Amino acid sequence: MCPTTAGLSTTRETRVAIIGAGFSGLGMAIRLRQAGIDDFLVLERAADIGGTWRDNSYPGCAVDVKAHLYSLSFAPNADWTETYASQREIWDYIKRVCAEHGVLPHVRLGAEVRSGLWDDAAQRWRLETSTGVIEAQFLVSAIGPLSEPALPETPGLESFEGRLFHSAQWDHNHELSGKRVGVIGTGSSAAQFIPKIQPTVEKLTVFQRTPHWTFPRMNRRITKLEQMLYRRFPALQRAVRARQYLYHEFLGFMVQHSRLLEAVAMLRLRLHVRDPELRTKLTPDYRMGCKRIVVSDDFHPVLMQPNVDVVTEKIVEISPRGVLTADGAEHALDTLILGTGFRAMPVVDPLRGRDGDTLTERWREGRCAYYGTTVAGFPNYFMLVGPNTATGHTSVLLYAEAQIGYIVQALQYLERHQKTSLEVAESAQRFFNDHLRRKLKRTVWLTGGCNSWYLNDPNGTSVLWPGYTWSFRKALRRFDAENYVLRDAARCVQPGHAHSTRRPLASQSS
Ligand code: N01
Repeated sequence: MCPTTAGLSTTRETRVAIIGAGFSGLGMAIRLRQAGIDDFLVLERAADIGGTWRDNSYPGCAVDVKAHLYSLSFAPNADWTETYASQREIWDYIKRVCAEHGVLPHVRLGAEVRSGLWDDAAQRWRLETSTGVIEAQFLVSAIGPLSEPALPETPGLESFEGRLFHSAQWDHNHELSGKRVGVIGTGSSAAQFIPKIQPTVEKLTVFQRTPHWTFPRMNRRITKLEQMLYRRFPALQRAVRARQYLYHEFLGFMVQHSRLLEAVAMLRLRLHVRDPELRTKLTPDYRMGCKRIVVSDDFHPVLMQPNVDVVTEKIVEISPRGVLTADGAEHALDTLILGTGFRAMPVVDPLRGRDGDTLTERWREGRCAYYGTTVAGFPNYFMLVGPNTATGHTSVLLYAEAQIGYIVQALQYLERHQKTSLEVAESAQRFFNDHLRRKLKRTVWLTGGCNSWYLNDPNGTSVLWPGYTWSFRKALRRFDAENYVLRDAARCVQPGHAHSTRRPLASQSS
């Protein structure tokens, strides 16, 4: 059965409303079904499911985490065809898994959540959506940490008379062959599409503000024999996944505690880029891992091609004909592609909690949540990949799945204890965040001397989890009701004792 696009013109009641039909929102939906909870809706503003893997369709788009790890743990895919799966393959995987687990009939496409309000008397969320009002006991925000394209605030952007688009909104109808194409940005997205478009364009001008560290990709095809073995011996595939898990954790350790990978990257740069002037332009002056590492074998070699120019002069203006840089040069272009990344960690706004505050108002001094999952003042509200749960070294699904398991347990706990709402205690949230901030201060993201979307937090800390995945997963393995205020429609039930300090971050490895 397919997701539907209509039928929400009047108030609709549901037990759980999930905002976003990307990887994590759909993973939440599947887990709810598996737990026997069928009364839920997945609200998706777009016309299809898939989140980032629907939107990012630029040439060469692929995951930069090994595919067996970048899968839902309960839905292994023996059919991955490459070590690093392509966007198309991941999108197909998401659709197939959702169909197999029967969540598509719960998905409402074209349903954008415009605002939400917690009604404390009714103990429910009331959501205004583009297709009507929805009342839900629980609200799960799964809107994705990188779902809002960031456009540069460069003067004159709108005046450009050629074709202009963001990498996440690729114009597949626009022919690039024979064109003078400019690309702003050299992050993970640009590093993937630049090698794909370079052979067809007449001239490629790459505007680089900061050079990125790169790491070998060594992608290869997965053979039919391997796929067959994975199908026949699922334990083998689990072993491969475990190896990939350890590999990525090892990378996480290395970037925080060693400079060995920097030496490897410099050696590769020397081998790939023979031109010393270009090599100087491409040499980072900050610690590796401070920004997201570009996992690529072809990005630097392509920049050596005769039709490519790497411009490091500051962009001062976009003119109708091209890009003006600080040295006074005008770079004439037919097409300008923005590989300028995303506004990290957007929030559903306005979403008003128990006291009528929005999250933006609450977080003016910085985002503050409990394990990136719950927020004081926002009863029965959960986030997937919320503040401080992004990752720079491994699969974000590991974090999302830990949160999903925790949320399912929370719902089951409330039902068992006949309560209607839960809200993390302010003191527990404060305690958690104090430790978190102390740990973050020591990470390469804050000490490494760079700026990136990792730091997109008003209080100057990072949006990433400052530790290994296992410390996060261990912390969320059990729903800790003692750190929550539980209520029923009639009265508030304080936790039996003061909030627990059973998970001091200081004791977790980082
Ligand atoms: O974005 P980015 P992305 N003028 O923010 C530059 C994930 N991802 O779309 O470094 C000039 O990394 C900016 O310069 P600087 C992955 O997590 C995953 O490439 O800020 N330049 C930078 O070079 C990744 O981290 C996969 O100085 C401007 C670039 O634009 C995240 O998505 C694949 C500018 C932005 O780089 C985002 O990657 C691809 C300006 N005004 C991406 N504004 C997977 O495989 C920005 N820049 C899962």
